[in-house]
Amino acid sequence: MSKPIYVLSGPNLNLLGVREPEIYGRQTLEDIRVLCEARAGQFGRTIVFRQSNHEGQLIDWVQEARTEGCAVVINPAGYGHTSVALLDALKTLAIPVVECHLSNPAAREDFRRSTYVSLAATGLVSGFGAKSYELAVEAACGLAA
Ligand code: CA2
Repeated sequence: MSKPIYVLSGPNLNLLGVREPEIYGRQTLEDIRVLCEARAGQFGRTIVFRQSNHEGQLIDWVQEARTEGCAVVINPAGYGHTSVALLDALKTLAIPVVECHLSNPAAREDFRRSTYVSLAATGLVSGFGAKSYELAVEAACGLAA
């Protein structure tokens, strides 16, 4: 059995489907977990799906993925725009990293136009709502050893 794809979500994404549906859609993070699991399954892969509001927790999971995962899909949420520490953790990985966003940050406020995470990512999927996660998982399936 191959190692799982780590699908990590950052702060406030636990509120998906509850607030700001016009930006982030009506699907909950649990809905997205189910979609990701199904998509990974189509490629014979499994996922580890986790969300945290805490930077250090996300970094611990990235470090765990170094030995336990075959790829990382990450929606860093606000930490993408601020966290050099998360970037440093991602840069230690020898496995593929796919960055993922529900909205298209490049079409929003200036401060969202770039993320630190992009510097460690093989590629980026953004703007497709929950589908961004599915597409990112599919990309990770194609990239993973
Ligand atoms: O579009 C994305 O996925 C973002 O990563 C979402 C972040 C934002 O800071 C990034 O620029 C783009 C914000 C996540 C906030 O999540 C919420 C979910 C439901 C209701 C309110 C906020």
